[in-house]
Amino acid sequence: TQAHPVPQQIWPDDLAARYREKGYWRGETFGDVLRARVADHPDRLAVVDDRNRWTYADLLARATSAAGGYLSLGLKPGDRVIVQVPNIAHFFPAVFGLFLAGLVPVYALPAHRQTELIHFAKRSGARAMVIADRHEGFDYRPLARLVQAEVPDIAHIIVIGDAGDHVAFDSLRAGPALPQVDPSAVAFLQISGGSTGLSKLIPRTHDDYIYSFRASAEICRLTGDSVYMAALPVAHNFPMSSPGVFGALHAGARVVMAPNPAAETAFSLIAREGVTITGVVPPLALLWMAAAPRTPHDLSSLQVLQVGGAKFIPEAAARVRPTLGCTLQQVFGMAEGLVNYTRLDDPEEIITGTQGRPISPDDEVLILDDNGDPVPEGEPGHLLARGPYTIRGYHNDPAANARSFTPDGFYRTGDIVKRLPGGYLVVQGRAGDHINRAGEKVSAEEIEDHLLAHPAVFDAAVVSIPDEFLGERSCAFVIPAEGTSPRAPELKAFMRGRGVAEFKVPDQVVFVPEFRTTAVGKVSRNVLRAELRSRYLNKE
Ligand code: J2J
Repeated sequence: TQAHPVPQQIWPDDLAARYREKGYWRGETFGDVLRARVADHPDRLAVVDDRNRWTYADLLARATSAAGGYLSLGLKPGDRVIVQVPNIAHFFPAVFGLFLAGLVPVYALPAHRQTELIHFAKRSGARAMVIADRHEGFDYRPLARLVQAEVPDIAHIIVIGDAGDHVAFDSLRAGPALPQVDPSAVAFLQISGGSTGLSKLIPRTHDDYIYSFRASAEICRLTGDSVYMAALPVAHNFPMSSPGVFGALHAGARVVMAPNPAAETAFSLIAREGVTITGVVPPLALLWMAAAPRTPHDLSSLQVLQVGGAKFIPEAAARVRPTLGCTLQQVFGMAEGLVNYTRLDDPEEIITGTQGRPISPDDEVLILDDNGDPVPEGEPGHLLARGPYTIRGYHNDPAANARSFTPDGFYRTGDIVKRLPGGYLVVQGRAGDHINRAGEKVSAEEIEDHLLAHPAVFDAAVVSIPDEFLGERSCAFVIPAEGTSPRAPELKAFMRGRGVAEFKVPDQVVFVPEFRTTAVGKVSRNVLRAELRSRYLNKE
């Protein structure tokens, strides 16, 4: 129907033909990948968490039961299913079950709350949710219930663990025959970092995504002996696919699910499971480096620490090998596609001083000035990308597509980068107005809209402020409504009450009587934010 279009992702015929010809797109589905690994080595361990140790064969058996169970509930191939599952082994049978049934996961983060989930559900036309009962002290069942009350199209809530009166994941049993799944179809919807307003939905096909993690696994030299630990929430594109858990499974490696990324948790798992590679955001890398000298755990199995999601400064990058005894790999990627890696054998100055180069020889990268003309080599400019695993458009969002894609299909990343010889990129900053808070992208506009809903807020502008630990933190400049004198804790509590992810609550609130601005006429919010930001930084 018009309201709920089936997600699609369409490349022009000539490019699609080239990507197939070059062997990037191999006509494989997620289900094919899992079945192939099971055929190769059914008894090898695939996934480990605190409670479960499953072989590849176990994983396929569980996924097959789940797939049949989903379809027996009445879900139809092509239906969207919100998946809000933390880092537990069950993530895999849950999502491989969806893939085998031709259902389309919509990945939510464990941090998302009803406001975000309702948006994802409505925008995707979701018909079910898969959740865990509780994780790290939070009960996801009442949250799912709230979402369902708002979006009645959600016919089923499927719960891993104690299901109460919902459907128990473990009760799903093989039923109807599984459908033929088209490898060029959209396999899932990923959530965008949200540069303007609400998060957009990113349609990724089997063909394109499998290429991205297969090639990533090669770049990271994963083999059947590798052990990949998911430290960041697995719904993030980075731990999911760069090479992430899927790249690890593609390589026949073992995946270890860390329930949280704290140094103690991560280090004990590295020692216990012999983890060889994992990925973190810069603030976590700093915490791990600080904790490493005093840890009782043996970290010697760790060969590669990937750092990405936000800029890792060269001084910190240079300390990775001395403190953790492993190779650093910088990763500059985006859920929309393009991913860059420093290569494991790159010279030290490339590894510490750049954010890597693209995965594919067919990644097309443009670096343009404000007029859309290419900048001279080595000069900073706007990064645009097109290629065999970069999307051509968001799901069900013509306005965002008009803004974010050029007529010839390049994605405007919003990042300002410069290119060094060899194609290595150095991230210089960003054109858009989001806050990259420890790798979580938060849209300024989205926070402003929440604040404006408070009766004591006349106007609000949210900006990013450099933060020694987080990289950036959010600062809300607020003009109180006449006759009111709101306080910061009240506004923060108000935002929490609106049911948003905690990382969106402003770190800091500054009350100002007015927005003095030199911008005239229809005041551009971007100009306003830039002025407030520099005023704050200059402590005027
Ligand atoms: C500076 N900025 C970076 C880096 C991402 C791998 C790794 C990360 C992501 C990710 C991902 C950066 N230095 N090393 O999806 O597969 C900022 C840029 C980029 C935005 C994308 C992956 N690595 N960034 O972070 O979709 O601004 O993906 O455009 O969450 O993060 O955010 P996201």
